[in-house]
Amino acid sequence: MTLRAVDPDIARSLQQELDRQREGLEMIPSENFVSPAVLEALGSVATNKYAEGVPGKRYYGGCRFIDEIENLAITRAKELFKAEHANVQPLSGAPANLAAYTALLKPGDTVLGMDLSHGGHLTHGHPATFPANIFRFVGYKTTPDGAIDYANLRNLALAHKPKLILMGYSAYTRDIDYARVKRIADEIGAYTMADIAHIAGLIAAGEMANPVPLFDIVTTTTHKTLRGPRGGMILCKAVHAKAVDKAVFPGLQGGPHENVIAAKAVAFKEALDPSFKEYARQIKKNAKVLEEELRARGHRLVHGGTENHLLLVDVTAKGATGKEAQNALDAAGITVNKNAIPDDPRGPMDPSGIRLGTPALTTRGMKEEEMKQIAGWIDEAIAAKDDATRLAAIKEDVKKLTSRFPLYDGLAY
Ligand code: DSN
Repeated sequence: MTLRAVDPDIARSLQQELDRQREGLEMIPSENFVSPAVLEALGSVATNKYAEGVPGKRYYGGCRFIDEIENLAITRAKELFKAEHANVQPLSGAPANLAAYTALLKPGDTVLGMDLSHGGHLTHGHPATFPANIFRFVGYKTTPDGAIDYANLRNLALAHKPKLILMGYSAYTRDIDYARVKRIADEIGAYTMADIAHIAGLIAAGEMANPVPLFDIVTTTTHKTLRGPRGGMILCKAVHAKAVDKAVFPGLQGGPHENVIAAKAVAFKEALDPSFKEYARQIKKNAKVLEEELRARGHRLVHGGTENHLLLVDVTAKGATGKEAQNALDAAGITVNKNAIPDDPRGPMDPSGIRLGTPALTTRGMKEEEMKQIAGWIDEAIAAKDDATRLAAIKEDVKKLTSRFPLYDGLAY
């Protein structure tokens, strides 16, 4: 029986979500559209199988084909990122980070990571998270011109002697000097970790610096610029392989989601294809055009612009709050998320900024010309945040544009 016959309520919501994805402009920088092949692997029979353990050393029978799948995912991940070891089982980014911490640290150890409001991530030590109860997090910041403050990072490292220095961000727009950070870590005998969740696809394509050959441990999600299924992964030096595998299972997780691992393997194969390099280049080109077009319209770009797939815009400079801008853009068919800016004087539910990204639009085939058009709509929608008629008119224009870039042709629920 089809999904529609078994559960028309879920089928209807899925169809509406598909229509929303088709008709709107998806500009949340951490979102993307997986290929039909990834979607097929995700919805496959591999979801039925328990396979606790690692390939070749499982606690369940019947794992022969699952081992083949997971081994392919591991081999491809190692090739993509030049890694000595890969664990593809983490369910997502937060569990991957927790597993990385527990593999390298003891309770009470200090971690030096980026302050959340300067572009860090909740799992890098926000007091509301579980790791913050176990480890002591110290936050470095960005300079007023928006780059990582490496001098501040070094001073904090010398003062606090962290066991781990953590790079990697969810709202930072520049590339990272991993070699410089490694030198600082070596001065104090600290481990190095990078959370490359946002930029993994750009790194795999050679479009951003790769920390994997240099750092002890690198975590990522697989669903952002890497364009795989929702999931996580840990890459590390061979010397940490055992500790990482044990931290994931049995340390933190039970049976791995092998359907997701199959989908990861497919996405990694796609990312190894030369066409993925072109995709990653276009993501960056598109972000650059958006930057130029928004700046030309008087928008304030945090971190001084972009070197990757995302932009952070301080919308208070245009008389809006982050929440107002997000809502106005939503009404105009453009999906973004409100986001804090460095040392944001406003609260997290209605901060000063919005985050914009180009990975999903680039997957749809949009290029520089479309970015120019979209920058104009973003500017207009923020200015017309209280004008429902104008926002609805932009939404119609957005619909016309997106209809020229088909998404999941033929799919229906
Ligand atoms: N939630 C992700 C993001 O949007 O950046 C990070 O975990």
